[in-house]
Amino acid sequence: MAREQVFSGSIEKVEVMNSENPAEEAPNLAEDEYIELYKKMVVARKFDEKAFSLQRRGEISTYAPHKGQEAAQIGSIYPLRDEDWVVPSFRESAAFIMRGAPLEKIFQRWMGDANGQKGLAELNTLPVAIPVGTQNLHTAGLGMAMSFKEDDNAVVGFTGDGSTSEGDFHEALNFAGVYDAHSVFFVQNNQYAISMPFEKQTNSDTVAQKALAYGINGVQVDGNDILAVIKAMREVLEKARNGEPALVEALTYRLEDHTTSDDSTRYREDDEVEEWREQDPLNRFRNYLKEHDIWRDELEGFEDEAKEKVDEAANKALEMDKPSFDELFDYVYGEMPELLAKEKEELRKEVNE
Ligand SMILES: Cc1ncc(C[n+]2csc(CCOP(=O)(O)OP(=O)(O)O)c2C)c(N)n1
Repeated sequence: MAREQVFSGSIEKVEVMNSENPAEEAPNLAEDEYIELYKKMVVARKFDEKAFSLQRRGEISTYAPHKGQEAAQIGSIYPLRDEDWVVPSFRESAAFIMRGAPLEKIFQRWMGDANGQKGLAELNTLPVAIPVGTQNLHTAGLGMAMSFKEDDNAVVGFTGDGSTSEGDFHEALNFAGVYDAHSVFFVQNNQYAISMPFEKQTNSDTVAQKALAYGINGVQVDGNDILAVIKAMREVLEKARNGEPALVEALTYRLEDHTTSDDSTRYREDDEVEEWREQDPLNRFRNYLKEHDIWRDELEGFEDEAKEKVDEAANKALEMDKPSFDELFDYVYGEMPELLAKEKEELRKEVNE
């Protein structure tokens, strides 16, 4: 007698700009929207290059590049409404740009000044959280609040493939499922957690399939295909607004080192990087626009325009007042614990403040 099958599930991959597979229909976008998206991607790319060079000049101590991940970040923020919430991880400069954070403020934060994050609350965006995996708990919590309040907002939280091995990730997905949270967990699977390749991170074939265990929606998307990301996000967001959370796995690649303190040639083959370089999301989108007659002559010079804009913002950030000594300590706790107060005074003496 055959045993009863008590569960079955499968995961779909969303692709639009795929030349090999017959592409699915592009999301419904006006021409101006295509142009706006392309411009945002170029600005994000220029930001990345500038931040890198500022780090080399000693103006930024460490920088986490997003080159190669622009489609994933910009495409996932684009379908959001102002009232929705965003939970960034530490590599999301392109997402901040799409969300409307001023470039000089993003630079300011990378220069080590937390004042660069002031104003994010007005954009319904949390500050950067560096501990790997914690973002998922914030994404679950915000989504649960939306569910309790019975509004139709949603929250998108960013996290990496490495984070999916943390307990936080699994607890967050479980809570989101149980409480009908309006949460979308957006995992940028950029194939590495520093030097740890995805094959060693998990025995699962995909990240997206982990959604099945928690009873939430799961989908994989070509994360270097901005149109696929927008399409997948629109679909999951509509459901998340009604209490159906989702896990989205965006397949992408970090084209640069993990951070400016890393040397990825020690653990990645040149051929592999080259293969992914051919999938550069910016080139793919540019080619798509040309093939579909959406490209406009004005875009030819846009790279220089974007570079100028980014350089200007970096200069503004460099000229900003540095935070005061007190500010280094003052905003961590509502009421400063004794130990921290003692450390503050010790440091004050040491640096003669
Ligand atoms: C809890 C915790 N453990 C370790 C680290 C050090 N660390 C910073 S980034 C990183 C890898 C993260 O990989 P992934 O989640 O794939 O994100 P990616 O860096 O690829 O964007 C690690 C281990 C940390 N920040 N937090």
